[in-house]
Amino acid sequence: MDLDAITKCSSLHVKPSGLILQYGTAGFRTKAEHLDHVMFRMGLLAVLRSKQSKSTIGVMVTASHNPEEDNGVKLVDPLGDMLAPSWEEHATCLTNAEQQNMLRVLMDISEKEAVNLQQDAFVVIGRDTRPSSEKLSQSVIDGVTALGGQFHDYGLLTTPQLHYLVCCRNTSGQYGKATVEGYYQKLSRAFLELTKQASCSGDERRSLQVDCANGVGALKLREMERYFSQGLSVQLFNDGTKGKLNFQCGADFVKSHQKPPQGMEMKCNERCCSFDGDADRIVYYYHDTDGHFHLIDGDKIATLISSFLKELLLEIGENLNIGVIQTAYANGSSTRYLEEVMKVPVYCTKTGVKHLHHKAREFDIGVYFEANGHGTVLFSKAAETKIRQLAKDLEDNKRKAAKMLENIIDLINQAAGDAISDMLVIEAILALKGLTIQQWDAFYTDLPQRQVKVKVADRQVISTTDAERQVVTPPGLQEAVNNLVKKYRLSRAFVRPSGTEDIVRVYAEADSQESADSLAHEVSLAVFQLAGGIGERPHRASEDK
Ligand code: NG1
Ligand code: ZN
Repeated sequence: MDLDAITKCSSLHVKPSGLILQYGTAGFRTKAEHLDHVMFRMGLLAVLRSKQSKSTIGVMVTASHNPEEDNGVKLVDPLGDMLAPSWEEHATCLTNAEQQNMLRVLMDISEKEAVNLQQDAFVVIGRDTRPSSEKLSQSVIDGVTALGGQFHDYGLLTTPQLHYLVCCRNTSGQYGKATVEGYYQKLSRAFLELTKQASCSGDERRSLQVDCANGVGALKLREMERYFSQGLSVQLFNDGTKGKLNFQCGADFVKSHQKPPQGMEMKCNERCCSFDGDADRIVYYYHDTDGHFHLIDGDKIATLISSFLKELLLEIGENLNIGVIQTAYANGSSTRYLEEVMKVPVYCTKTGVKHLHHKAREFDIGVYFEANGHGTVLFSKAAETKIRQLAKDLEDNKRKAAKMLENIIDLINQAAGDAISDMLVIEAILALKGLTIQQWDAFYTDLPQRQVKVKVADRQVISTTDAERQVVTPPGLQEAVNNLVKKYRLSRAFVRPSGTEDIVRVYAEADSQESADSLAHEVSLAVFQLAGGIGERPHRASEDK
């Protein structure tokens, strides 16, 4: 390791003294102007991780659904999954080390993890369309080269594409070809194979309106369109040519405001969907004939996918177990429907896809989605091998079902939640089952819900248990929540500190929107009083907020 070279390079990426950041559920995220040193250091860390794991490591520069002025960075581990927890801690230590201590902290990590510094290192880099992203990814590259690592800069990518590429590179191409074109080909082939079995696919080509949040999803969907256009025509809105990234549009906006994005013309009963800024989340929606807006969120996506998979498993007669993983934000109606009507076991984990992903691994087929539309399906290696074998061995309808499962395995991005891949899975299922968006929506009716944010001096005073559904500290808060919940019918509420913003989140659901709004308001007042609220007392959320 050429210490002088590292010191020299790092002096070009100086940390503002006193700045403390945390590697949270989505990596580091803050205003773009504070991130230069973080990027450089994550380039260094990616090299250490690559040497230690003897694998390619990914670095993605994005702040997802957050405002255009923000940015962020996260590392992608060898199998395309999220960084291991011990390395998240290293990332935080390295980022927060004052300039003069940086090298020592780097050496400490290297020693602690028994990194062989002679080992080669390879890092792949992707970025979203934010104005700051190009320069920041250059700082990542500076970090990689300062430690003697090799790299490939893929430039503009969706986050899930980078996860896919890392997975391909580390499985010697078994997962797919490690190029963006390879991604388009693999997914499109599986999609077309699936949809050609749909009865009405012949003359009537399906069409879908897509709000791309003015993000990288627009560029990539445009590139990909021609590969699958035989089976689906997509009309792109908010494609980045005019509007601002994530502003009044995108999956997060639509989900949290429960209204359509700006910049999209919606005709009644037409299927529409929104991606977020880095295209790892998706939600669907439509306007009914009365002009009412209907949101179809991650919970309903999980329901559609898991019911389809369960039917196929029944058809082939194989006893593979299937589980659905949600978080506390899942609408109560979805959990009830999955458990009582579909008879699928449901599990609740803490917020953050890494928790869901981890739990989903315990099943032959694990379907996980956050209500906000981030999710995917995991197939165990054994289940995958079995399904591929059955697709060869079985006959007639059973073989057809096994082949469909095989194509779903190829279409779904198992490395990470992926808006493009999820969109194609959903479109294929709707086509195969001949379902309209209204019929899908009618699986169950969401309970009215409200989410609000509360500002407190220190959100860490709130600690939780039971997959974040119960507050442990501060004392008295959970009792207060329990008493408020008792006042409403079909009600539920919980409180947790956000992992990505400096706020506390309150969730409430009840039998009417009015009740959900009141409950959310009352709980937020309890948080404000008992957990050190700052600034103005929380206001009651209005219908359109
Ligand atoms: P926090 O800020 O910890 O609630 C949010 C989302 C998560 C996840 C992460 C990462 C909600 C309520 N929370 O986490 O689901 O997506 O951001 O982006 O949607
Ligand atoms: Zn995202």
